[in-house]
Amino acid sequence: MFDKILIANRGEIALRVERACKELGVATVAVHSTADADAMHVRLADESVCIGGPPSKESYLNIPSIVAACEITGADAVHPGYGFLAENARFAEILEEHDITFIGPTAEHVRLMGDKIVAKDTARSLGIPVVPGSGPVASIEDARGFARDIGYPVIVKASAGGGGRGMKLALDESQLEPALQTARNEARAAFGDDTVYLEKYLTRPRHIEVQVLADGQGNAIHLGERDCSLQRRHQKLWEEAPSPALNASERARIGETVATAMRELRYRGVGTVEFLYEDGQFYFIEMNTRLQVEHTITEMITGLDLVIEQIRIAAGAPLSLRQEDVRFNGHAIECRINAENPVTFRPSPGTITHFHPPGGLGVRVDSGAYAGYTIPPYYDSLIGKLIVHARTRNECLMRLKRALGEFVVDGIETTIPLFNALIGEADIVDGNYDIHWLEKHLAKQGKRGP
Ligand code: MV4
Repeated sequence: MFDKILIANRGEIALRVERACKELGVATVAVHSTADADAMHVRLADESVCIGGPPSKESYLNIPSIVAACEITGADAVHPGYGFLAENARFAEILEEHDITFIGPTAEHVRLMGDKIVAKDTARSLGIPVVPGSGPVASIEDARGFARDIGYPVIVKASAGGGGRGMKLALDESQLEPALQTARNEARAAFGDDTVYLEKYLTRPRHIEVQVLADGQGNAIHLGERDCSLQRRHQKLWEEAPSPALNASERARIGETVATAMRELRYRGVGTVEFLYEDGQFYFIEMNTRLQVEHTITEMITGLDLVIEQIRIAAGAPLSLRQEDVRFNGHAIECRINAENPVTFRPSPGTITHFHPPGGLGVRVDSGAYAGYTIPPYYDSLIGKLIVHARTRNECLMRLKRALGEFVVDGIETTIPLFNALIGEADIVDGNYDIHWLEKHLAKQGKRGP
C-alpha cells in the first residue's frame, strides 16, 4: 500500500478521496490554488501545498507544479479525482516517469478511450453494441455516402470531443454540409484536431452508463448501471441507480457484456461505459476512464467504496470480489447541489452564511461547503451532492423530499429548489424521462413565467 497520496483536485471530490485514504491508513497531501487556501479539502488533509494562482491552468492543471508537490512531500501516488487531469494520458506517463503511481488506468487505455472513433472501434471489436456510424469523414462527398447508408437524421461528432462538445445534427442532406463545417471548425478550435465522424441520431434515448471495476490482471466486474438522463446542456443534475427503465435481465446482460469486454482489454481501475438506450437497445457512445461525480449512487446500492477499490488496485491488489459477490441493494438518487440560480442556472458564487446539511437514515452529503465559506468564481459550480438510499424507488423519492426539506444553504443561490419541484412531477415519480425531458420541462416553466 502507498504511504502518502497526493490528491490533484479540489472541492467535494478531494474530500471524498481523503476519506478513503484515512480509512486505508494512508497519509494525504492536498494541493490548492491561492483561491482555495480556506477550502475544506485543504483543512482536512494531513499536509497541503499551494501550487499556483486561481485559474486552473496555473494550478489544478499545472503538471510541473503537481509533480514538484509530490517530490517535496514524498507522495508515492496521485489520485486525480474527476475533471482536471483525470483523463490526461500524458499526466499519467509523466508521473510514472517520476516513479509516482497514477491512481487510474494505464496511459494507453486513457489515450485509447480519449479518441472517440478508436474507442468505438475497440468497443465494437470487444462485442459491445455501438451506434451505427462512420469512421473519420474525409470530405463532404464521403459524408453524404455515409449518411445515405446510415439514414437521416445523423449527428456529426468530433473524435477528440466527448461529453457533448463539438456535436452537430443534420436532419436531412441539405443540413449535412453546414453541420460538417461547423463541427469541424469547433473541433479544430476546441481540441486542435478537426477529425469528425457520423452517427445515426437517436431521437429520444435515455443515457445509461455501466460502472466497471477491473484489476489489470484479467479480472473485471460490473456494478450495475446509472441513469443519467436528467441533464441540462450536458450537465447532469439528477442521477439514479438502478435505472427505472431496465429489468434485472437487461441489467445482467449489458453488465456481463461490458465486464467481459473489460476483461479482454485487461482494463485496470474504475471505468464507466456510456450508452444511449432506446427501444430496448443499448448503443455504446463513449467510455470514461475516471471516477465519476455520480459514483456515489453505485456505492450506495452495492455497499462498496469505489475510491478504496481504486487505490487498492493501483497498489497492485487483485479484485477483492467476484461478480457473484456483488449484491444490488435498493435504490439511490443523487442530486447535484450547484451554486447556481435554479431557473437561469447563472453561477452564484459568494459567501455561504448558513449551511445545514440533512442527515438521518439513508442520507449522504458529499460537500466541502461550510458556513462562512466563500465559493470562488474560478471553478465549476458543484458545491455538494445529496445522495439518498432506500429499499425501493418510492421510498427513495420520499426520503429525498424529506432530505431536501432539511437542507439549508443561505447566502447564495442553489439548485435545491429545482429538485423540490422535480419530485412533484408525475414523469419523475414514474421514472418516465429521456435525455430531453429536463430541458423541455424547463422551457415549459420558462413560458409560464417566474
Ligand atoms: C448522441 C445523441 C443522439 N444520437 N448520439 C451528447 C453527449 C455525448 N456523450 C453524446 N451525446 C449524444 N450523442 C447519437 N448517435 C444524443 C446525445 C445527447 C445526449 C447524450 C447523453 C446525455 C445527454 C444528451 C443530451 C443531448 C444530446
